Amino acid sequence: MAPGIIADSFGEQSPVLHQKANGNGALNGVMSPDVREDYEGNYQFAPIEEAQVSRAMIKRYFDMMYDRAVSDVVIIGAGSAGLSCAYHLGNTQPDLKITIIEANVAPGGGAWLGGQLMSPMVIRKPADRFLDEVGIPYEDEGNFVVVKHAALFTSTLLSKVLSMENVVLFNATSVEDLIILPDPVDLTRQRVAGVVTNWTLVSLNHDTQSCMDPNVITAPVIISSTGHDGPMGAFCAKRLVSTGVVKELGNMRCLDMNRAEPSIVNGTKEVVPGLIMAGMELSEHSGMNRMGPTFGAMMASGKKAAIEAMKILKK
Ligand code: 48N
Repeated sequence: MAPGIIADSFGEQSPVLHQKANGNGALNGVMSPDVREDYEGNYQFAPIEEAQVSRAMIKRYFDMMYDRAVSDVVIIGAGSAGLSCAYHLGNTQPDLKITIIEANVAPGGGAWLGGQLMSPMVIRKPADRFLDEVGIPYEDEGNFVVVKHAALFTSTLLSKVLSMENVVLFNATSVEDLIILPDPVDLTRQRVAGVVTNWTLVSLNHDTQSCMDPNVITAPVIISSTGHDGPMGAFCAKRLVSTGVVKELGNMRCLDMNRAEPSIVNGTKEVVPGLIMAGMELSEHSGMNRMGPTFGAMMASGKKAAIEAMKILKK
């Protein structure tokens, strides 16, 4: 076998790695000259060592985890309210360390579809202005607009949020408790000061395997937008009740679009010191009506949560 050629597992010959890997498997970031984008049967990828792939992920992910152990704002739930909030905060406050925690592998919450698994998404005016700001096309129906597929809204918003330098998303990660400490300003009060996290698959299996302890992320402001349904819906609203910080749940009321949407937007606020609640989680916390398959209030509630967060941080 010619020197410098490594027989790979199929016995075929593959180009040798052009630079010997240094200690940590890096090839000095220099691309091999063998790369060829040839669709006539001779497509050549740059060579790689398998450990390089692991190290490329591990280093970045755990550097991110280390850095965001202390964040400025934590947003729980990457649904339409949480993502809209992250967009406004990330856009207007580029120096803020914004960390989103999303239990699902796929962020987006209920905003991948409209209603009853149908794909078009209805947004009542004036929330269409957010679509203009993000650059999402829609059909104008007068008092409301229709995005042809909810996934167009969510994927566009997600791409904008994730491209912001100061926004980090930990998906497949759950908030499974809150950090509640004496308020440093008024020791007679308690203040939410962070979140307790675990991989979602672990959080969902605490009943099958004990002693899988969590991790923590601290922040002066927590924004909870965990929705009203799903395996962890209204998580913080329920946790605040079970820890006695809030007396009882308001419980979501029946559907009334004209009452529900303004009440969710206008009711978006700091529900306990350090924790702002947004989106449909508020309907469970404060007993607001549901609006069903119209999403304008989620976008506006997310923006209001961002405004409320800045009021707290500027104090
Ligand atoms: O989309 P959701 O569920 O929540 P919102 O408030 O962003 O949007 C609600 C909206 O989709 C509706 O429900 C519409 C308007 N319908 C109303 C109606 O009347 O039926 O997103 C919440 C996200 C989800 O992605 C969850 O996976 C996530 O929050 N989540 C969590 N992430 C981390 N830790 C948790 N404990 C947790 N709980 C939920």
